[in-house]
Amino acid sequence: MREIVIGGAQMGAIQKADSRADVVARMIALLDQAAEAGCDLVVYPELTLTTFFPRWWMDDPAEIDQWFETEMPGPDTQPLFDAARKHGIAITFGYAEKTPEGRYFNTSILTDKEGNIVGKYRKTHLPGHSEYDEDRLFQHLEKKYFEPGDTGFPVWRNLDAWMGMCICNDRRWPEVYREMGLQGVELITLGYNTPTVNSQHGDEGLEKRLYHSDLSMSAGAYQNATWVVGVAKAGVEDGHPLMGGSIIVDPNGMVVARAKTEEDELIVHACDMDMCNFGKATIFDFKRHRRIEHYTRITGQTGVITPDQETRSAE
Ligand code: ING
Repeated sequence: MREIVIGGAQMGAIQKADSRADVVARMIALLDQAAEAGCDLVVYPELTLTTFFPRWWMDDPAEIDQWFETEMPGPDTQPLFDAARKHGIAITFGYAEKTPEGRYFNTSILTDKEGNIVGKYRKTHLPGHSEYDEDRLFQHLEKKYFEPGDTGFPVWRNLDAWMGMCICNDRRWPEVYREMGLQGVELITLGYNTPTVNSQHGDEGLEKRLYHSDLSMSAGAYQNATWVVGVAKAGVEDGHPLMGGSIIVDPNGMVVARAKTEEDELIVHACDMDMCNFGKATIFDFKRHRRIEHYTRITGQTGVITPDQETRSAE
């Protein structure tokens, strides 16, 4: 049995006015709780260090840059790494990354138990839009502030298991899980900031949004025989509600732990990585069952091409 006790450290709202020091103190409080609970790994949300700033229109570079980290760990986050090392707990969390070359990514890192960064992932699927959209109830400007990630979906050996990461909207795309599934992934961690309401007036309410979040992560876990841990930044940020719903999903797609609040809340589960073995050796033994000669559209085309369009273009 390869057991990893995993803590999902859901964060409540972070207001525009909150400092990184305020936020890191809250993260360390959750880490202390996780140490009490015997956690080996703690998963924090997407863009954990700040409010979900892509909801705001900004065009002053200095105003935009205030939300980004230029070093990791940096002065504000070093106390978190120190606390994790003190507890001997590996951590993963998301933040806005500005590279030395001046590139901007929605990023997540993973550490070992000594606080060394062993993996970095940059968000691939950026939802929303890049120009101000006055038809929306609120903006969702990830396509303005971030570049699509350039890492692909790597998998690393950490805590005697194969681990990968994705971020928020990535969890809605099956290709994401399969890319890591084909590397033998046993644990996928992800953070999310999901607005409770649809900015485009869709009829999706909170219940349906929570269902879609569960559905996406449970399907990804089951269809790739992997653990999935999805952790929210939740609560009302400067009047804008984000949903909770942080969960830990086992390799059979069963939700084994779920947050109850939209506040700072730790969920914990002892996850046996060997639970992945049966699915990977039977129903999802990819080598035995997949027929890649029939999957060409999945990487061969981006959008929909209906059979009649296909016929016309062939003429
Ligand atoms: N947020 C949302 C997410 O994918 C979204 C955006 C919500 C897209 C609901 C589609 C439906 O959870 C981020 N930050 O990606």
